[in-house]
Amino acid sequence: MSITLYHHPFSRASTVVWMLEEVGVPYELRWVDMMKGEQKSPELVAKNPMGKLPILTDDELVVTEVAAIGLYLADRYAAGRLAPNLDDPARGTYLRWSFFAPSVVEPGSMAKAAGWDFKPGQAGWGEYAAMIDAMASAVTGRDFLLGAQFSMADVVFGGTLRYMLGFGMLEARPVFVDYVERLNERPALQRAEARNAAIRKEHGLDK
Ligand SMILES: N[C@@H](CCC(=O)N[C@@H](CS)C(=O)NCC(=O)O)C(=O)O
Repeated sequence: MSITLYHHPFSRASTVVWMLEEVGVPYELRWVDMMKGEQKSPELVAKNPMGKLPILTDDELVVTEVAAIGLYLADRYAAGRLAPNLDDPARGTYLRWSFFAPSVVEPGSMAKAAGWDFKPGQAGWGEYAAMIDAMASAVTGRDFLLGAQFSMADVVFGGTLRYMLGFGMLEARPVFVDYVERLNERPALQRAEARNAAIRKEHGLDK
């Protein structure tokens, strides 16, 4: 196993550092100067035709899309710990919120922020208020999405929620604030934050 994450600290790759720290496998970070557009270089477009970060390689395998990277890493290297086993019904909840983040929360937030004109009944992300209520329902009355057990779904969904709360894109309901506080206590998140901060400093990005 040889895992490389093509990384820039201002990209979603910073969430993948958290994923890797949760999983606990060795990995290497490869600096990509996103501000200079290096993600559009022929070498990286050959790996991700979208010309975007993050890109994770595991030997010859290429995985893109933050949620897919998280689910891949959990299934392959932390099954039963960060991902419910295939025959565990908790997997339904795990997958539900893992997919909700990129397929509903991301476009729903963008639609709201950019003032898109769309028909909620036709758009997969629907009404913004319903989306927020659904997010709240996912974390009400439990510590993590699966209950007491933290999982990779909390990095995928919780990472998105935490980002939105941090940037004032989500109303600070107590249920969101409390959930993010629990996430912030994760030693793996703290290690990832430290690593991302060190890279920002190394590249003079903290101005
Ligand atoms: N759906 C993708 C989103 C990837 C994405 O938008 N990455 C941004 C950084 S967070 C990017 O590379 N932007 C630079 C560009 O598009 O040139 C995922 O979940 O990984």
